[in-house]
Amino acid sequence: IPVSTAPPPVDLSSYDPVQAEFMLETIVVVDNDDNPIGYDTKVNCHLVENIDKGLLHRAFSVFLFNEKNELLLQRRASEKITFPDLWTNTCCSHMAYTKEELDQSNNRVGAKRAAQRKLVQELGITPEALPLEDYRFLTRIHYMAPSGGQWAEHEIDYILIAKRAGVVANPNPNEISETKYVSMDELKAILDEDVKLREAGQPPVVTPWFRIICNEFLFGWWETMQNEGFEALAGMTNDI
Ligand code: DMA
Ligand code: MN
Repeated sequence: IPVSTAPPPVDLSSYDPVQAEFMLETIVVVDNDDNPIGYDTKVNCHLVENIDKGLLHRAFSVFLFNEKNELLLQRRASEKITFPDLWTNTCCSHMAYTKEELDQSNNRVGAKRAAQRKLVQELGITPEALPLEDYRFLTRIHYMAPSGGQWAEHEIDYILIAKRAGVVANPNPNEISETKYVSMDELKAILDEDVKLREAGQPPVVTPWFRIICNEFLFGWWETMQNEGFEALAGMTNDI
C-alpha cells in the first residue's frame, strides 16, 4: 500500500506509533457519486477540518458469518486513533489507491482484495481461509460521523458479506482487543444497550457505521440468509 513521505499535518506523536504510521497510507478520494478523483493520506481524510470542506473517501465493511449464521464482531483496540474501544462488524478499512484495489470488475473485486489484505492484518485470516469467491458485495452507504476531537469519518462504504464454516480469528492486539460471534438476538441486545447509553448521555458501545448498517440493512439480509440460504443475498443488492 503506497504511503506518503510528506510530514503529517497534525502531531501524531501522542498516538500509538504503529497506528500513527498507518495514517500516512494513501487512500481513495471520491466525489459524491463515488468516482475516484485522486488520493490523499488517511490522516488528511479523517480530519474534521478537511471533511467540513467536503473531503470524501472510499472504504469497506466486512460482515463474516459462520455455519450457525452467527456474525463475527470485533472490539477496536484502545490504540486505534478513531473510534477506539467500540464494538463493530468483522473488519473495516480503506481501499488503497492501487490498480488492484480500484478495480470495480467482478462485483467490486477491488473492495474484496482490500478486505483480504486487512483480514490478514487485523484478524490473522488469510486469503486462503476466506477466498475472494466467498465475498458478496451488497451495497454502498455514504455517511459522516464524528469521532471526537479533530477526527471523523466521511466515507462511501462498500458492504461485503461472507459466510464460511471454521474460520479461526487470531486478532492483532494493536487493532482488536476482543472478538466474538453473536446471534441476531445477541446483537439486538448490544444495540439496545447502545441506544440506552447514548440517550442517557453516556459514550456509545458500537461504531456509528455499524449502527447505521444494522438499522438500515443488516437484519433483513441476515433473515434472508437464515431462511433462504447465503446465495439468496445476491438478489438483495440495490446496487451493482
Ligand atoms: C475504516 O475503518 C472503515 C470504515 C468503514 C469505518 P478503520 O478505522 O478500522 O480503518 P483502519 O483499519 O484502516 O484503521
Ligand atoms: Mn475512513
